[in-house]
Amino acid sequence: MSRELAGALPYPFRFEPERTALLVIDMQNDFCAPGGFGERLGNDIAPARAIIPAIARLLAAARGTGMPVVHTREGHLPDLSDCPPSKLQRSRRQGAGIGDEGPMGRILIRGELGHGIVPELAPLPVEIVIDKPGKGAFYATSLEAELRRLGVRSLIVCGVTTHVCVHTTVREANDRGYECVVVADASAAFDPEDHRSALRMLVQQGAIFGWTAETDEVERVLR
Ligand code: TIU
Repeated sequence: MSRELAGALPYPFRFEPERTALLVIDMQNDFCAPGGFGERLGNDIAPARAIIPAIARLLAAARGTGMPVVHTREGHLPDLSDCPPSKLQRSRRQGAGIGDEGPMGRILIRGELGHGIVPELAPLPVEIVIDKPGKGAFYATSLEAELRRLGVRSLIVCGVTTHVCVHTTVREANDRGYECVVVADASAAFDPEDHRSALRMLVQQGAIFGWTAETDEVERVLR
């Protein structure tokens, strides 16, 4: 049965729960914990930490419906063979060299503590975890094949950061025909101004990339 997020912007978002997945983007220690990639890039990680309770509520709601849950993690192989030299050079220039040693192991490297999802939002064994080398969750991953296998057509998206990995992923999803609603208060950028601008860009021109909604309503509608 089709459901509606009546308060979504720019107009109500309709979706079929059985053809919808919750997509949690990059809620990793590297973006949410002190000494991680996000903080080393010069950012305030407080906004990324502040959305953890809202995402926990979305996870509980999605798990209650049996809806597929997909978590993503940005990171690279220990030998950096999947890290474009341009990305590596820019990270070093910014003082957050990918692969450098940090307080949570090597920065943005798969298998290190920093690469792990924050404990409050730990994936369940049945949930899908997509490891991605880029900002978008479709580039060089199995995400599209997984969503096709599950018959998913709509995505409820949250996580960090709104203007970078959330945005890139929603843009990629939109081009592939998925309808996306970004949960505004369960997504964050390090700079709140980037968050607001990114949300505005998503919904302008009649939902050019997708919709936005609030955690309260998503939780209520999934119940
Ligand atoms: N996950 C994600 O957004 N990766 C980033 O590098 N974001 C920044 O805002 N830097």
